[in-house]
Amino acid sequence: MTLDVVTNRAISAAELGIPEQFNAASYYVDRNVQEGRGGKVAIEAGDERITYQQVLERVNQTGSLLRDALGVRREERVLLLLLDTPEFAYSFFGAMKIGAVPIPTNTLLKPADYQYILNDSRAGVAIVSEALLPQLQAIPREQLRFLREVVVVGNAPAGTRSLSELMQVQPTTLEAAETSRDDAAFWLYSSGSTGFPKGCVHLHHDMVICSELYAKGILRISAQDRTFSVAKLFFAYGLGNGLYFPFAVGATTILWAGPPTPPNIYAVVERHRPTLFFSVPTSYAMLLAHQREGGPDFDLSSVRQGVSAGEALPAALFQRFKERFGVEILDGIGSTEILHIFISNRAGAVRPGSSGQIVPGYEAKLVDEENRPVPQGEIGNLLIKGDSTCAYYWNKHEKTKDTIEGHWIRTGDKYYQDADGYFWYAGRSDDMLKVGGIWVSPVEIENTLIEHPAVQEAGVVGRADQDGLIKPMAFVVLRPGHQGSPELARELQKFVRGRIAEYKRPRWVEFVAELPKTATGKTQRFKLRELATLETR
Ligand code: 3UK
Repeated sequence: MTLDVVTNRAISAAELGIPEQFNAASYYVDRNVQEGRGGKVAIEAGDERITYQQVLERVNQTGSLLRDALGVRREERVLLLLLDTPEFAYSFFGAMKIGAVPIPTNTLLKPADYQYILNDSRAGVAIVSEALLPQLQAIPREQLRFLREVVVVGNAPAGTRSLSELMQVQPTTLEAAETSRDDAAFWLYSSGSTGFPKGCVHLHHDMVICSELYAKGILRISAQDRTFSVAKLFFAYGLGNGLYFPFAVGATTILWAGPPTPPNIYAVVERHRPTLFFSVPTSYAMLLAHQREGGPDFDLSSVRQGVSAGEALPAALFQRFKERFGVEILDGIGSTEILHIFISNRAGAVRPGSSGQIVPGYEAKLVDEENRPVPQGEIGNLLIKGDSTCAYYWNKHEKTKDTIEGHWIRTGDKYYQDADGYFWYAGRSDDMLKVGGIWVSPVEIENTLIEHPAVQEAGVVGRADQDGLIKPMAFVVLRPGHQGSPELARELQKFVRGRIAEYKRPRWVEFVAELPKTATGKTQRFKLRELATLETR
């Protein structure tokens, strides 16, 4: 299964040679052992070194326990609420190997979010890191209509099961379920501007498309590589970077479960010496802002290539990172729906500030509101054709039809293309914000602010910080009898932090007498965006 023809059209799973009967877990795990890499280190996590043979055995044990001890059937969903530890790999591939459908889930959300995802997906089993268990336990048990078993990585309190104890008694061999390349393999939830997140149903062949076209085609990943992704495995971005890209070629992945602060990231890089380093613009900006106290600068000499995605990487950050560390960052755009990066810069041919060129094997088109192609140089809506796109949104038929049109998917992004085929990001066609590479809905922040007794109305937009990266800013109209003050602004920030995920908090709160409105009473966000730019605090 290799792509030896450079192609300027979209390539399908069948054309890539993925057989009809295909189980992605066997491909990513068993194949490494079959091809003689059983003794090679697959995962480094702290002091742990786990070989491909050991990964295979533990994947088999996890698959067996799900199927035989917990009664998970084919096609049943298994929620993963896991930090970046080796158990993520065992659970993800173990579930997939028995034909069940793992759902890696954002670990930064609140109990109400998990309640929605558990009920929407009807997952019967959740595998949860001990540290994240309180987020599930805060949900009233009677609200969870489908969840039968909670399996804990770490200490398992009463009413839950221990993953390691369940694993111990399971055989280390397991035959893969006879899945087809077009069976559902895993889901990833993606947030929208209104309403609840959408479950993107990904098929067994999807990861292979991304491994071949982007990881091998653009990054030239090989068994000698060592990957480290600052973006965690529960993101579509991190899942490729830190799990199925290295496993596609028998490389080594470096997993780090802690918070991605600059000192932590530098320590992991210096200790484990990755060759491929994946992060998001906000994190690159934080790394650049951090200096070592005394002594030489941090050592990133092991890194042959940096990668950035999630939001546009400002040219200044690219330049500063290259000057300071000698590392070239490849910016590329991907999405949860398309699974990984489909437009990317290439080593040695970077245009700083652009998203790069189409990844061979995908096709792109830019169209106007009437679906007509726009002339080169003009801004259009970006549509992508490629075979890693999810089959549909679970239980969201209308949203699926609004987004996926046959072979093509609407990304919701505006772009223009220069004469050499480089794509330049020109904003979203909806109001969604990317904050630190993660989706944030302004509507969700507004709805939360309005729950505060002093707030009458709120309008939230993105505002660029000193690095040119977008963060949420709230314009707030107070109820009669309330006065705007720095204390109230701080109180509102705290209020939002207590109710929705931390990263969604407004970084600035501005009190205004009224919000700009259309004749039909809709908040004019473009006017608020102008106001936000004018603000110089
Ligand atoms: C935006 C970018 C400009 C864009 C992702 C790499 O971010 C990922 O997936 P999400 O579903 O968001 C997708 C949306 O994010 N975006 C992502 N990368 C860039 N905008 N420049 C970029 N380089 O709006 C896109 O539609 O969270 C990234 C790999 C896999 C992914 N899922």
